[in-house]
Amino acid sequence: MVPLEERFPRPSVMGVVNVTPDSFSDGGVNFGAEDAVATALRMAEEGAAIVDVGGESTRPGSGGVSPDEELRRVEPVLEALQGRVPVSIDTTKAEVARRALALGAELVNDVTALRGDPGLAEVVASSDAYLCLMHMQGEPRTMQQDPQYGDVAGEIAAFLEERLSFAVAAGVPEERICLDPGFGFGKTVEQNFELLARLREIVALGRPVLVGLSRKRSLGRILGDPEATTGPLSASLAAAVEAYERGATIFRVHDVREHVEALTVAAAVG
Ligand code: 7PJ
Repeated sequence: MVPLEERFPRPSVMGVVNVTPDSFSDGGVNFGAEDAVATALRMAEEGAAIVDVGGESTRPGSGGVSPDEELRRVEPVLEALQGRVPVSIDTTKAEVARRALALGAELVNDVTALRGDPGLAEVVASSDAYLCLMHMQGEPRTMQQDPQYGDVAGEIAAFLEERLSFAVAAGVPEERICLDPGFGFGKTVEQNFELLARLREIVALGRPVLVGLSRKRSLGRILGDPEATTGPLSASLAAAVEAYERGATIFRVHDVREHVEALTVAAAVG
């Protein structure tokens, strides 16, 4: 069993492949399986360590899809990528994860941190998959309606520590788990930036930290557009380097080549 920190050395880039009609920042671009496969192959060539394939949008305001619809979207993509590109499955559903792992996925990216589907922990525990546990306050449909924290970094660290214990108690070895503070998931612009500034408090939990900052709306909003629903590449790269500097390991991004280049420079500085 290769520990996650050896399989994904710092920094590793995870390319985002959404197979959804309504995703956060590339909605529709990869909705066809062929386009998604081509995107994933290109991302691997550009230096992605893994691609995160998702069939359900979790952008602010979105509702859910059925397991059947989610599988209909992702299965052909997973089949085509099997044995060619390392794959992560972005799902909250046990049934989707089980099928994805059977089709060669090696990581389960669960934005509910095992709070969504009661069967998911067992699916991961009975496989040899890696697992990402992400923080979210509320649920996608309503999470941006006035999120509240006393101490944003402290509360998120405590949450992730509890979910890590839960996953380990459910039989997922700690060395297979990474943690994600969930930028943009029930957080204001100010809360997201405080969390990024204090990312070391999440890293201090002792597990590799995955960050998803790429194209997030807080980046567009800090640049002066109060209605922004996405952020530019330039801002995404700056945010990734700031996260790297504070100890982040895996970077979930849409623009793989540019992030690999920026993070190579950041890593050379040390
Ligand atoms: C994240 C994610 C993130 C993890 C999304 C988008 C919004 N999974 N899924 N972390 N964001 N682990 O693609 O920008 O930040 S959906």
